[in-house]
Amino acid sequence: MSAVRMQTVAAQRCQVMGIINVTPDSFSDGGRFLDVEAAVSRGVELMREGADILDVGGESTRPGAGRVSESEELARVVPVIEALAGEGFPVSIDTMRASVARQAVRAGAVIVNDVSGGLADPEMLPFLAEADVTCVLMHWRGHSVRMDDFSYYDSVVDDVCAELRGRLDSALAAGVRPERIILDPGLGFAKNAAQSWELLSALPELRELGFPVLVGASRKRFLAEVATYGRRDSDVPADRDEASDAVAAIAAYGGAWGVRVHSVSGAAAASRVAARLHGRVVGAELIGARAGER
Ligand code: PMM
Repeated sequence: MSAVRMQTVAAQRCQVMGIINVTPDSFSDGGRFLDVEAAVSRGVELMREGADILDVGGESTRPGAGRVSESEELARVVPVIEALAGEGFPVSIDTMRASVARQAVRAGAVIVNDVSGGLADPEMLPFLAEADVTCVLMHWRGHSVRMDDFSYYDSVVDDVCAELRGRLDSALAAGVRPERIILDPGLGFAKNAAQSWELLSALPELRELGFPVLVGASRKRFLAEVATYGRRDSDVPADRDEASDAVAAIAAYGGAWGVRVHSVSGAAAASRVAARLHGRVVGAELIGARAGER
């Protein structure tokens, strides 16, 4: 695989994964980007705003959502991935289906983001091993239509860590190389608001699993309780963007590998501020700072 097609897990600073949901029923952008052309221009816009990776998904995973057919999912995502990868952008495919992951990688995707961590499709882990592609394994307990029934835990942090360890064991046993794996606690997936907050505060424990951690909090329902100030309507997902930026800053500073966000610019700044505070060189960006600028 060429260097361009291979997304390495090693990163100088927190990676900003911009979300492109090519679905008519996503809770956050309500199908505005269903049209391929609109999805592609959204991707270009997200890259301009500072995204490092574009996460393209064709199946909504909002609580209660039903599944889309494989052919529908493919029709939604493949042309968008082809166009964005063709522009040279690093693209990730958000799918639980091995068949979709395979076609997406063929179309140029360099990361497979499986919210089920390989549980939804028995073919997924073997495919990830065979393709030797970077993957996100998220904590998941069941499909969206029933996931709220599964939010019982003795200790949400201990249980999620243990279940992620189980996913890791399965992935490694299937032949996925450890350096290809990113873990994700799956905020909002079979977790109520209090459980999502608790997991968000447990980034150190999640990092102790020994793998890069991706945090997906953007616009999620659990943020509603802090999006009540000013003119915000906490029921409007986009009115949770500043709270999402705040989470991105905390996650980046706390050593998350990446954050998955709908609105990119705040997270892009957060990633750079955190890297600067950690004393890392932020690539050529520091060289680009203008003389005399304070
Ligand atoms: N959340 C959603 C979809 N995909 N992938 C990862 N890795 N982590 C997440 O938290 C995650 C995800 C649901 O949110 P959306 O419908 O706004 O995309």
